[in-house]
Amino acid sequence: MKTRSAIPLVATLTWCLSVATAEADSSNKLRGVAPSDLQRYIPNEKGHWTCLDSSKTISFSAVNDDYCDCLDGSDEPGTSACGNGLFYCANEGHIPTRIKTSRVNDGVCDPDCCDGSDEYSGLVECPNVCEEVGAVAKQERARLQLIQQEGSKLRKDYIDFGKAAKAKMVLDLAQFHAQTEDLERAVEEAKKILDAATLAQEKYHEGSKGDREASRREQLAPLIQEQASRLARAKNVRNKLRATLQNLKENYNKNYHDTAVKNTITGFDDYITGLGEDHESEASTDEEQVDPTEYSITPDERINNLMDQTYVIQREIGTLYDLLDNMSREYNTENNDEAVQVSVKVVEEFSTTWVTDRQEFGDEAALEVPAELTDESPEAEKLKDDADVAQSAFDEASDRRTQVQDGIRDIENKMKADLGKDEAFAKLFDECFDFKDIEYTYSVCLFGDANQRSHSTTFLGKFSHWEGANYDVQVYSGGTKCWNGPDRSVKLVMTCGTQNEIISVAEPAKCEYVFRFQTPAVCPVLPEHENEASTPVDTEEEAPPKHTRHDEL
Ligand code: MAN
Repeated sequence: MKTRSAIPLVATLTWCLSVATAEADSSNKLRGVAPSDLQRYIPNEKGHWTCLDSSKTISFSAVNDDYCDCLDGSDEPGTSACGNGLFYCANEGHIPTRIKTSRVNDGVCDPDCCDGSDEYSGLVECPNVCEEVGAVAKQERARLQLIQQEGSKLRKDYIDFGKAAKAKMVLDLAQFHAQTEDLERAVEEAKKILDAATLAQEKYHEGSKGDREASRREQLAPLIQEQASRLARAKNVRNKLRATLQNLKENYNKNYHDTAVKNTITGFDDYITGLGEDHESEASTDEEQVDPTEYSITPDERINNLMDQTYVIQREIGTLYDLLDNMSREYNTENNDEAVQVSVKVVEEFSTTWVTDRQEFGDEAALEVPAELTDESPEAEKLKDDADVAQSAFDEASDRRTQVQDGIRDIENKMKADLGKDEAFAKLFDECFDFKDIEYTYSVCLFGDANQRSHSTTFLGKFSHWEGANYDVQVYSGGTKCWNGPDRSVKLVMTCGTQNEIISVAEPAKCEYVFRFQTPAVCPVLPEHENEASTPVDTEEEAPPKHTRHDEL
């Protein structure tokens, strides 16, 4: 900053001369002064001039003399001597502006001074580009104006939609409530009919139980017979193995101390202990006879019992055989222990038949039990038809009641939501929008949830409240907790636009996201659209492109 300490005496020369000079030399003396400020740059009769902040009175000739006199820099509006003053650029053809005087003659063509008047020292040549800049600005203004116009109309539609939707919701809700009682009654009636039909069917079945059991018994008799013989065969095999081991245990030669033999006997003892006290005697190998007059258990219980028993015995055979087989592989052949040799022979005999036996007791054991034959008598058929019809009527009545209950809940939810001034956001309720950036796809369902997706989805928050009183910033909070940071949250900042879309997403602080969203819902309604009849409102269907309703997701 260039300053002087005293007002030179020359400045006291006649003020008339100063005025004349000021006029003639206005391009220099009054350079940087806005036309509206010109009357503040007139010297007094003594040729003196007072700084605009009244801090000092100086000779008028010291104005714009490239020395800073005034604290506010008002004596140097056209030079950079003070730096803190303001330089006026006329910018003809565009919008006049003021820039800091520190930017005057700094060798940089200031974009705000499109006429280049800030650079007059010759240090740099700044062409006057105001016409071009003005034209672009004009275009931009026209574009914005168009958006405002179009947005205003759309907002008006949104408001009308909101009002109509609200009126419809009130109506629907009343209708739903009116239907509730009838529907409850219909469900009750249908339930009574269904219960009666079910009971009649049950009674009939109870009555025909004897017949059905008899035919079932007849149906299962050959299977029971087959399973009984399998069981008997299995018992035979099991008993033979058991007897072999019992004989080994009683007669083996203890003097040989053969570990393989001892292990097998210990295994057999464990097996016997595992059976418990009242295990079947070896004698009970008779094939089970099917007694057609046996009514104590049902034929299904009978065959299931036989199958279960066969299964248990199969496992016993497995255990016993393995004990003998292990011994026959590892016993000391030099001992010539007769009891051991007898056992080994049994194993060898078994080995030749084992595969077939195993097949028989294993894979084939699972006989297929056919489903019970259905009663196809005309009476049974009719009762079944009646029950089916009653069931469908009951399901239908219940579904209708559920639909109405859901409808009531839905409307009550929507009615609870703060849809902004004039219900302008009714149209956007639960509408979803996506925005893809390099790493993630962000999404928000208005008044619902916000998410961040890549290979997985991160919950960014649920609609919580409007911020401020303008209904143009929504807050979504309570998202997934950030590692070493807060719970994730989103601010949805809205500006006027003719389409609904997220135009940018930023994360200015860790896990705190800002979605910029354009929507007609925040465009001001221009007076000319205020009372205009809007385009017909369809409160049902609304699906502009680029977004989805939440329930479509
Ligand atoms: C994820 C994303 C990011 C977030 C980090 C924080 O990578 O949700 O947006 O900044 O977690 O750890």
